[in-house]
Amino acid sequence: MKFNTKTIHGGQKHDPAYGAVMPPIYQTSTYAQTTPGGHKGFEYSRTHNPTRKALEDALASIENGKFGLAFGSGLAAIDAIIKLLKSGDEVISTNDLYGGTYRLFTKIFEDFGIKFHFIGMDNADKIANYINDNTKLIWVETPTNPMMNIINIKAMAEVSRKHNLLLAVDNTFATPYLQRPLDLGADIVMHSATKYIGGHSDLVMGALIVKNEELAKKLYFIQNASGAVCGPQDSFLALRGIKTLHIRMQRHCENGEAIAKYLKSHSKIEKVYWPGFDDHPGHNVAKEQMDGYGGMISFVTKGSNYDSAIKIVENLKIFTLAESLGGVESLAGHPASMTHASIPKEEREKTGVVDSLIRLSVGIEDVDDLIADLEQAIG
Ligand code: P1T
Repeated sequence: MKFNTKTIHGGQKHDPAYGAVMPPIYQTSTYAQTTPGGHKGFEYSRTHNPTRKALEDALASIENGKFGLAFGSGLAAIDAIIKLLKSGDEVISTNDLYGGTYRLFTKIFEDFGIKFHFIGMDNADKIANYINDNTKLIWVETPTNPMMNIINIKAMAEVSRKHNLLLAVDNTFATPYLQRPLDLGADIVMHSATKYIGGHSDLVMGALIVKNEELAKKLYFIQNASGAVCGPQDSFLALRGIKTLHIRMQRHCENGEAIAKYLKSHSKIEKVYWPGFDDHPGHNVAKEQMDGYGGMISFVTKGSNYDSAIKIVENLKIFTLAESLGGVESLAGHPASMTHASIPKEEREKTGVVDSLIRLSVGIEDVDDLIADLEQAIG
């Protein structure tokens, strides 16, 4: 089945009770049993819920995995991955990543004795210098948030296989429409399903997809034992979102490209970060491992500083100034004071997250209106 068919049918079946084409929202915490253990496969909704199961099967299908797991947020999904580890273990992570992921790693899990090495991942050979007997996991986000760096998933998979490590890839920015990390050798794909998977800025959710059954069992155990699951209503919405992922992504990519090119040609713009440009340092890898370049763009205007960047995002009228990304509506953000404020200034500036950086999540509106909005805001 091809991707555009999978979004609508992959892993999905009509509801067995009445043949409902969309799975009903099974708004129930528990399930009647005829005798202890005598149930129809569902006993308690932290463990299993039919609506969540329908979503999890669809997620597994679109990522070319075998097992899907849905969580109450993207961070809850990441939390479950790190709980595969124990005190003394080490993780090698990209140094350019969502601020909340950095905060979870450094402010929660470091206190539990897990060590994180944050490094630039432009070259897989660098990783070897950080691998020792305690290393267990490589954490990759690509394209990275918010600098749009590209990490070579295949090369990372080779390193992780060679050293018997797990490779987890945060596929939030690309989505499986553009990039399928399991096919490239990753062990775990993670999503903030809050973003493009849901697609309508109306839910908060995380997802994990794996192929390996033993790994899936461990993650299901953590999902149930820690309990950070999503509810049936949100599962229904995310499943509905998946049905249009391919057409939304197609438009996000078209609009993203037009806006990236508009910004690059603008006399007041200093730098535009978008992997579709030939001169983007990760362009060749992106071309190889992605089917398009997406709708996320970061940029800096000439001679700008904190205040002038804030003024631009405040001036926007169609782009909404807000955290998050990946919805049908265009959003603008100021990473230094919003999504990446939890990373110390000297750390975030090392990766380019300067006070003058603006991030756009380009939506699926008419691109002429979006460009006119940027034009009036940049001045
Ligand atoms: O917000 P939550 O669903 O918990 O997902 C966290 C997360 C994980 N990974 C990436 C790449 C992300 O972008 C996020 C959340 N990001 C934002 C809220 C943001 O505006 O960047």
